[in-house]
Amino acid sequence: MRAEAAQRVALVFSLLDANGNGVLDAEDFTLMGSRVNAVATQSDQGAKDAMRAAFDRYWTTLRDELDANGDGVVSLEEYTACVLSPERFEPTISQFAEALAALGDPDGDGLIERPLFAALMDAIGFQESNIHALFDAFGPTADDRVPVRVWAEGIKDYYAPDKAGIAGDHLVPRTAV
Ligand SMILES: [Ca+2]
Ligand SMILES: [Ca+2]
Repeated sequence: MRAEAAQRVALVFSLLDANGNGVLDAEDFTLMGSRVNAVATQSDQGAKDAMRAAFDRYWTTLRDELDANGDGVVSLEEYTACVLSPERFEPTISQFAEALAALGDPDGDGLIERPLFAALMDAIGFQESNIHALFDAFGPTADDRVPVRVWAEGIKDYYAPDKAGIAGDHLVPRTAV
């Protein structure tokens, strides 16, 4: 695994541990789903339910695939294995990426505006400066929008073990590199 991929995974692990107990557990994904849906004020219930379902599946996939010691929670060491066998997680990550991108495009025009992008990423826990660096890396249009397709693909790239120099690397704080 590339160092960049390891750093991306360690960062997202720390954010996903929403209840801060040092491991991933079911409550983390319930909390995170509520936080993300709370800022998606323009989205309909269907889109929010889809986001909830994606977070639920994210957790059950991690539990079923990665809880190597069978203690019912997923440690950082266990979680890191998700990037080592990406094919086992691709459908889950895809569903998550599509649900999150859909929340970013409530009017369905295929574009996400910077303020909503920033609100959703802030709800997940990324740092503001990194959020804007990522949005800039996606190459926004003159009216400061990014195609939701580009974002969805960026989310999938984020979990790729062999990728470096990708837009998602902007989310990793410089001090951690
Ligand atoms: Ca936790
Ligand atoms: Ca475990």
